[in-house]
Amino acid sequence: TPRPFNQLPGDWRAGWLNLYRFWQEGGLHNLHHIMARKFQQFGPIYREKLGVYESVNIITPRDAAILFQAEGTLPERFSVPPWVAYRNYRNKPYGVLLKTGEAWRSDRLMLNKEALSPQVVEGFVPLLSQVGEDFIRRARAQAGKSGREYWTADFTHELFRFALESICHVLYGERLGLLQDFVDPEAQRFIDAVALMFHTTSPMLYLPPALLRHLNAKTWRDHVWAWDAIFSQADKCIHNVYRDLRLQRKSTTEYMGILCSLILQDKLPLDDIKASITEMMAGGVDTTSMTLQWAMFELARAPAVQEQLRAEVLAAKGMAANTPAPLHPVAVTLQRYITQEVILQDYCIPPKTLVQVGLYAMGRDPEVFPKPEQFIPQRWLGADPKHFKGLGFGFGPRQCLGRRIAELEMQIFLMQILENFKIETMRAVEVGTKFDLILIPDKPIYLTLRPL
Ligand code: HEM
Ligand code: 2DC
Repeated sequence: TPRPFNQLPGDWRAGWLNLYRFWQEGGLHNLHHIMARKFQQFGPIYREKLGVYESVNIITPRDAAILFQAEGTLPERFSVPPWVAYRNYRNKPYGVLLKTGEAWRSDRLMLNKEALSPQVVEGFVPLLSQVGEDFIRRARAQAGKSGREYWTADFTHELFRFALESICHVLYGERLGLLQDFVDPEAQRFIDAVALMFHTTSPMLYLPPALLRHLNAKTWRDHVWAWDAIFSQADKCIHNVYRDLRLQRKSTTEYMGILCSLILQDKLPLDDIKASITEMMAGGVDTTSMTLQWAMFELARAPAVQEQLRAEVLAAKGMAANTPAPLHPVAVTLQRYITQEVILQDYCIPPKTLVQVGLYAMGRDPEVFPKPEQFIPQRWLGADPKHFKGLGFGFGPRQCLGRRIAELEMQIFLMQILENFKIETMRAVEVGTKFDLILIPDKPIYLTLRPL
């Protein structure tokens, strides 16, 4: 018979003490390292309590498969408390990110049709290619300008702009012009606000929303400022599209973007459309740009892999970037509240427990990925190598809504870069990972783009 829940290894008795210790040992930026260490200490399953939040943590693909079988038809993940607190404080509607139950499902089904379905996704290719071409043009100009015929920089901000330009082209069917020399200060403010929103989330991650609102701490005020800026900028973009549509200023011959399709279908209330479009606009900046930065860094450090991929791209096989990276997931964990009892590692886990898949820890576990620290995209080729391993975008009906947009955006970008430039870096520099709600590089990455 399976072992009882309260025999699970781990520190789950003193939640507030644990939170204090976590904070003291720099856990704010090291959640991923602490988790990896706990799996080493306790084995493939442990129970934990931080503040008022309890969870069971797992690391093996097999256990992940069991978890996702028990997620039910209306899956729920850990809802980030400061995000909930902000919306309640400002009386803003929830989008799919934070909705639950049937309300989540009906919105999500409508949005899936516009953002994930194969028919629609095909239409994103020209939009995303255009943005990628502008990036290439800009990179060539920058290389020319330097007088050295190459472009060396920390590409963080360039990629933020590329990512916002991309997601807005898909959402609104319009270009913002962020890959020109002059950047609209309002768009730049949006980018800065999303980064600040993520950055101020992690210190408040394990405090209950009710407490957060009564806190007048700087972190909370900055967080409110950031979301205010995100919502007001998204509101402007949405309003512009709405107005152009009413005045019939939108060309109906080409694809008009996700927002227009949703408005024209008239199946979702405008407030719900707005809430989810705002989430997609904010969710489309740091995620793809950071992943691309890591991908370029790994390609720069593995010239042989880079050459092989370039050859494939030039041979128009076009599968260059289709390599879910275990090394650099954006999300440190996936989480679900299970709806039925499950057995994990021979322990009984009761319904309603929050179970987390340690995605970062799994990606660096040699049992799951031999030589995990090495960049070997070929590891994804072959017979069913992805079974509950390629989980970077989550799983099931609650998986990432932006998945197809993100995948296409990144694949197209990497193919265009490989066709046009050699990516180089100074080998000596080791770059680690920092938890800033999403996982990002812990120091600036300097890359060189050298025209081929
Ligand atoms: C949810 C990863 C890009 C919008 C998620 C989740 C993950 C994730 C792991 C949770 C899924 C789950 O619980 O199973 C990523 C990665 C990205 C990326 C790795 C890029 C490399 C984007 C983009 C958008 C976006 C471009 C904008 C459209 C969302 C939304 C949700 C979500 C709205 C919540 C969906 C729901 O709760 O129904 N993402 N994401 N993401 N993502 Fe992404
Ligand atoms: C953060 O312990 C660590 O894709 C927590 O595009 C558990 C947790 C819950 C939800 C995760 C979050 C972590 C990381 C960031 C994620 C989020 C769900 C969606 C979000 C993974 C792992 C993200 C970045 C979305 C953000 C959209 C938002 C800006 C509107």
